[in-house]
Amino acid sequence: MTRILLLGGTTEASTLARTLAEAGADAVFSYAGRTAKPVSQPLPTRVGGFGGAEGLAAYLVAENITHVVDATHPFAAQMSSNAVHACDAAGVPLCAFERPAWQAGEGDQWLHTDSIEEAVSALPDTPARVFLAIGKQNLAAFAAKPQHHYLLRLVDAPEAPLPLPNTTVETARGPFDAAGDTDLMQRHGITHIVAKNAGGAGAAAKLTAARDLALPVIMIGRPQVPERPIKGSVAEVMAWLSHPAA
Ligand code: 3Y8
Ligand code: NAP
Repeated sequence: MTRILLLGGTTEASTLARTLAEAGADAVFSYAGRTAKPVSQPLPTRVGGFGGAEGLAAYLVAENITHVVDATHPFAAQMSSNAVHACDAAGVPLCAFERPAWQAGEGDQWLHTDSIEEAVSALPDTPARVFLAIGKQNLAAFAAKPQHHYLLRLVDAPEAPLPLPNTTVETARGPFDAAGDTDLMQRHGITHIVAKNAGGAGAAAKLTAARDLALPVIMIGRPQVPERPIKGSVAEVMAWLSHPAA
């Protein structure tokens, strides 16, 4: 009897959840609980960590999960790594549902970096106005360059004081559109954008806006995650669910 755990938190996960619900699949949607009011899903939903790879392995056994689809974000490296180890330990088939990384195109001024720290060093020393569109978890690293004015886009208003002295906070939940992001950047006189190479459509608007405004983008490459089968579409995931060995 197929019972699926869908590790969510992205546009791809929400799309797959709708298909699974329409197909009447026995599936559970899982959020980490990072945001105050996550978008509701058409599947039974659990919120919160599992307690590491061991906790996830125990969950898989206790809940008789027969398949895991990791549709988390490419930067959710800890979750993805835990899923590989837990599924190995529990003998449960795993696939990732992942969107391809963005590639720079005509007119893009991207500077590729491999980590948040490298992105900080890539910023100039002379004061600039930086759109930090990377969420809230990695802001502390930018305190190394307090001279800049940072425009922060966060899902929820920050509870604790921010680690940066000069900031403007915009609370918004994506997906975003290019016209809105162009207007946002012009209103704030943005000179540099920092982005994670998330891929997908939900966060791409700022890249289109940067190109239109001829602004440089410091692009942070994806962290390493352990090998696992990667599917690129809902159809491929659905086919895998009926033949995981394929
Ligand atoms: C809690 C669930 C859906 C999913 C929508 C996608 C698109 C909109 C764009 C910018 C970039 C950023 C951030 C972003 C986007 C989608 C997707 C995506 C980027 C929600 C959600 C959860 C999260 C967690 C949140 C992180 C933060 C990252 C904001 C829901 C809305 C910057 C990633 O405040 C915090 O602690 C936020 C934390 C992890 C990255 C970070 O490190 O701060 N996502 N985002 C999920 C959970 O609890 O399991 O609240 O409804 C989901 C979405 N965010 O169903 O339509 O698929 O990527 N999310 C990045 O890409 O750089 C915003 O501002 O331009
Ligand atoms: P992470 O750093 O890889 O994970 C940290 C811990 O959070 C995990 O070890 C796990 O806790 C818990 N966790 C993460 N995703 C979970 C899920 N879907 N269900 C249950 N527990 C989860 O993850 P993150 O980068 O904080 O991302 C958290 C959520 O936000 C994910 O749903 C992700 O898809 C979404 N998201 C992240 C980004 C991003 O930029 N990182 C962007 C968009 C959306 P335990 O070890 O206790 O099990």
